Amino acid sequence: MRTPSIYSQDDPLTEALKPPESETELERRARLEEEAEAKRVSEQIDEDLRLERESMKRKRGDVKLLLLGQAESGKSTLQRQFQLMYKPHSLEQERASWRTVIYFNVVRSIKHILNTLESWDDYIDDDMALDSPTSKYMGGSRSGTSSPVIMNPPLENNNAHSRSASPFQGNAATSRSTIASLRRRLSPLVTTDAALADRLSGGITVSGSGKGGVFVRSGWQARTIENALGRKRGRVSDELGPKKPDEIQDVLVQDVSRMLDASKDDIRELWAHPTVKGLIVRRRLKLDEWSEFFLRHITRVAASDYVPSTDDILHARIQTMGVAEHIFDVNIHGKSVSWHLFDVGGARGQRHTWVPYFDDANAIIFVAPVSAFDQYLEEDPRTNRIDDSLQLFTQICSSPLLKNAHLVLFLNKTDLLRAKLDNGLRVQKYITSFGERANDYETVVQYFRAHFLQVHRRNNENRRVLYTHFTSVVDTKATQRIIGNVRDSIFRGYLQSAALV
Ligand SMILES: Nc1nc2c(ncn2[C@@H]2O[C@H](COP(=O)(O)OP(=O)(O)OP(=O)(O)O)[C@@H](O)[C@H]2O)c(=O)[nH]1
Ligand SMILES: [Mg+2]
Repeated sequence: MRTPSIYSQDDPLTEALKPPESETELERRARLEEEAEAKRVSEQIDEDLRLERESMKRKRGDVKLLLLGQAESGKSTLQRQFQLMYKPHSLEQERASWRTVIYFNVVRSIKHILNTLESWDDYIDDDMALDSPTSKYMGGSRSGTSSPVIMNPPLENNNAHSRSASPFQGNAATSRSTIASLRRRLSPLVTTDAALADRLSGGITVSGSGKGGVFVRSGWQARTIENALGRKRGRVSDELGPKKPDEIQDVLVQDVSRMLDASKDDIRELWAHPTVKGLIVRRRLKLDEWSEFFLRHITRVAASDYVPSTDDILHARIQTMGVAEHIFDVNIHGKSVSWHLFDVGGARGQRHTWVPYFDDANAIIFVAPVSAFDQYLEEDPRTNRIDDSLQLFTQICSSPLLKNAHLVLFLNKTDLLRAKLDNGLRVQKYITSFGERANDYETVVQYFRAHFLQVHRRNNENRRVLYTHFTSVVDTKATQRIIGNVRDSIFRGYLQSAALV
């Protein structure tokens, strides 16, 4: 019979965390020191969460604010902006956990690029057409392939190509051999993706995670540190001095960091490769905004002493599972009021968890990404994402449970919308009702805004006001100004309804 031990032989993660047999006394002390510090930080986050939970029973006079909207709309990013504004020290404590998320985002992006290249046999043909129109607006369906991101290559394109022509391709044989060696060299890094996902999710998988994203529940930051400690918790000595959270050593994250540092030239080469660029231009390889962001900053992110900047944290992507409550003390006119902010998971499979939180909500910020006009739901590749946002907004506007809530609409990701239009992407290709209108930023945002206003007008028995803002919630300065604005308008309504004025 096997003796149970701290380092179970059955658990590959535990095995990976096992100290080397040749560990010296000095190394052992250093390791115990790291573990003690990680434990202290994890317990501090636990304690903060416990205190939050204790104060969670809302007192009369507290404000309850819901962040609603489809997956990837920017709800959690907006929540981080609230956190930055009203509780910056808590974001500081979480910085180390964000490094794990960002490494995961980078590794997943590289894996996605390599898999896509493989499906195109590491080469693209000069004759390959650019993307064609694929969907209709408002109940329209997407024609052709069911994949929202990558279409399967036509068979003839899978064969070897003898011609070299466009600036994208170069020579087929050279392209293939370069990519093959990059794939070989990057393969150890790419295989860390499962362990990183496991570290973040604590082993919980959710069906419909689509692109292979990871869902996390409230309090994941502390659990990431706990998961790093594994069963070693309680074994470490507490006698050692304090250290900053971002100095905590997590063996897995340290390994990934070393691999990234050693691979940064390869990642840069892959990212700049003409075949990759060609697939992007032809929309055969679609990268998420966070993938592009971190690949553009790979030299900094892959550095061995990397600490995520606040901007990096705002760009990182991790999916919310269920509903996460955050509490902030908001000062207004010399009076401190507790705001309970509820950040929900926006994927279709998560939306059933919202309803219990609708009761007595004071305000809603509905986040709709207007850059998503050319995208389809991960959960349902036939549904255009703008269409889904409008349907969801209809349900929110017409919900009897929410009829007294102050309603704010964020038409978000305007920076990405602008970039898409500047790159020549035509709205009419994806949204037929857009017709022959000018394809410029002002016309497009006003067109989308008009549709949301129409939904609101048709579902507005209470004659409530809808406050709309054009936002890019990764832009801290602009977002904090808007948050101040929203805070004031919510507070005015709140004071009136609480009859405090
Ligand atoms: N460029 C840009 N990126 C944004 C903007 N808003 C959000 N993002 C990015 O979009 C990704 C998704 O944002 P999240 O805040 O995680 O989306 P969410 O609505 O919480 O998604 P779920 O938790 O799945 O419901 C993140 O990588 C963000 O950094 C924006 O206005 N501009
Ligand atoms: Mg979220």
